[in-house]
Amino acid sequence: MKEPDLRKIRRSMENKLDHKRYEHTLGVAYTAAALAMRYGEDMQKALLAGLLHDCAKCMTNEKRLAICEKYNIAISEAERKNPFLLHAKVGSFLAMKKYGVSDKDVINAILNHTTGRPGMSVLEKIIWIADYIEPGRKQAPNLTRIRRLAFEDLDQALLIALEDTLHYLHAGKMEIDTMTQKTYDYYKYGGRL
Ligand code: DGI
Ligand code: FE
Ligand code: FE
Repeated sequence: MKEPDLRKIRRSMENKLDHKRYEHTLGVAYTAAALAMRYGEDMQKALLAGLLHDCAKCMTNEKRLAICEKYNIAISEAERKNPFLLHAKVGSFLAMKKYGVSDKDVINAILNHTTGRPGMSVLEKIIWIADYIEPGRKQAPNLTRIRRLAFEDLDQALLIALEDTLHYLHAGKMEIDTMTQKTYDYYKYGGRL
C-alpha cells in the first residue's frame, strides 16, 4: 500500500501539535533521516516515523485513556500510573488508523519510541535515538558524546542513552515501565535474549 504524503503529514502535525512539539518533531524527522543515510535505512520511512512519533503527545491523558478503552488497547501498570507514556501506543494506533500508515516497521518505531524494546529494528533504534539527540534537546547528560556516537555506533549510543534514561528515572523516583528496563538489560548484555 502507498504510504501517506509526507508534506500532508507535516501539515497535520503543524496543526495538531503545539509549536515547541512541532519544532521537536521536525528535529526528530531530519535527525532520523540523517541516521538513515548513515545506516542504509529507508529515508522516507525515517521521515514518516519521525514526523508521526509524537502525534498523540498534545492531547489530554483522558483522551489517550479514552482511545485505549474504545479500541481495546491494553494499558500496562506503568502506563496506567503515567498516562503520558501512552502517547507512543496511541500514536502508533493513530498513525495506522488516522494517518494511513501501513508499514509495520514505521508503526513499531512509533510504538516503541519511548521505552524501546528488546530486539529493535534499525529503524526503531534510529527513531529512539533521534528523539534523544535531535538539535532542540538540551537537558540530557552526555548529549555531545551520544550525538557523535549515534553516527559511529548506533548500539553503543543507544546503550548509553538508555542507561542515562534509567538513572534519570531512578533519581526522580519515577515509575519505570518494565519495557524500559527490559530494553536496557537486553542491550547491556550484548543484544541477546
Ligand atoms: O515524547 P518525548 O518527550 O519527545 O520523548 P519520549 O517519548 O522518549 O519521552 C521521554 C520521557 O519519557 C523521558 O522523560 C523519559 C521518559 N520515560 C522513558 N521510559 C520511561 C519514562 N518515564 C517513565 N515514568 N517510565 C519509563 O519507563
Ligand atoms: Fe514521545
Ligand atoms: Fe519525541
